[in-house]
Amino acid sequence: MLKRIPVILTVAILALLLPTLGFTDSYKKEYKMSVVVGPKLPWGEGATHFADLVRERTDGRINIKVYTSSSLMAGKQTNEFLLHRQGVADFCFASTINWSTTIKPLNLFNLPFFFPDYAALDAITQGEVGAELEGMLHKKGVSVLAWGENGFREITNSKHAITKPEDMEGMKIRVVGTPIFIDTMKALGANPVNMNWGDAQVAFQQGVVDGQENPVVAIEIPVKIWQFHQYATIWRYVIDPLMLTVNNKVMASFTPEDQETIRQAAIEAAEKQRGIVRKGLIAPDLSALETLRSNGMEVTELDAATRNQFRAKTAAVYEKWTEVIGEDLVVKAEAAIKAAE
Ligand code: X2X
Repeated sequence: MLKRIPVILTVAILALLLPTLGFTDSYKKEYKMSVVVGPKLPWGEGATHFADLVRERTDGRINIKVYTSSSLMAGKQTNEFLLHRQGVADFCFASTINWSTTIKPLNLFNLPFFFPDYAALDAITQGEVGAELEGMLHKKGVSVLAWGENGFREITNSKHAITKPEDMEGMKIRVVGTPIFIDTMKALGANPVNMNWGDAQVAFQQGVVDGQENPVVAIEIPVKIWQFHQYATIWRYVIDPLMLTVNNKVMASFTPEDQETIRQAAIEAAEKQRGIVRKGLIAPDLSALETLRSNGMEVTELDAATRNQFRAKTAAVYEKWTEVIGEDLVVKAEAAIKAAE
């Protein structure tokens, strides 16, 4: 019996030491993931799903904590990319909008009335243009693991139905602090006010603004936008993809097996999240619009001809921002979208 004690002790000491001798030595106790919105929205849930998959599949060696509601950047959502690059956030599930102030080519997705449908979006994110954007981000220190989705951004307001461009005249609309949105709203005759998402929700409540634009399933239904706004117009003026990303230095610190696990988890989580936010928005299943209606909203769906009137009114914005984005990239995207028709 006495002889066995040293054996047991040796085994116990070895067991304690083993993790510190192995590769996990360089792993952090906690990795931080940034998300702009709250945990209960599909966007926040997608991030949590990713973190859970990674934790399970690495037996807890990679522990990602999701910081929702812009908490890693004190509310200032357009700072997210810089903080990610610096390593304040190891991972992000981020909107292209919030990064487009820093990474100008991401304004491709903000071009007014450019993306007609989901096929067009998929042709970009899953095609050559998406790969080019991923390459640009990689050079700046960040890798895109998968594309998720916030969705097509649809306008809601408390004043009157928007059925034609003139209906936008003088309307006070909350937008993200991204210059192209200010240009687009001004071109439509509206009065844009930029605000972070956290402040925006208070502003809707207090009626400080007349309207806002956000995706129906991903944001408007979960925040019950009908509490503040009676009118919605489905105009698909801007698409808002999400990118599930990792800081390059952080990714390089993982073993190749763990990198692969992370990649796979990102693809699965993003695909699931995309499915959730598209549900009810593609004919014949337009149940998401029914949800708005059954909560008392008047929903206007623009036909192609009317949408073209809005597009014509914002043509100068398209032209100005094509230069900022890079004409080559916009021409490539135009061709890919045409091919996807
Ligand atoms: O601020 C917004 O409107 C939101 C939540 O959709 C984004 O982060 C782009």
